Amino acid sequence: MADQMSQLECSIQTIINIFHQYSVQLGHPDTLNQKELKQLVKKELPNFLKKQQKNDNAINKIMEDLDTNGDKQLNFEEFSILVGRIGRAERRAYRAHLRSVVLPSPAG
Ligand SMILES: [Ca+2]
Repeated sequence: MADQMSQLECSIQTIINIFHQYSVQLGHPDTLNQKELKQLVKKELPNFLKKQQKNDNAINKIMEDLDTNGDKQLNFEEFSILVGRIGRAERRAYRAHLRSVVLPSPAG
């Protein structure tokens, strides 16, 4: 790439790179199977997904939910739904944090 990438472009590229880092491990190189998703979630999303969302049953549910074409694999498009959902949840948490810092508490 000729021009230096912006911070956002780098972040998107990182998401793509991480996806492929796991998708190439088993089976089809461009999709995540259940095992690959499990590893990705455990290693790359240790803080953003709650503890109960990282057990095997929860990850199976996430997989089912995201697998819109029902092929038991997540392509990048399906995976990006998870990224979007996590982004929304983090933004909500961040806004709640800002409100708690900026606004005086009712009790105080
Ligand atoms: Ca799929």
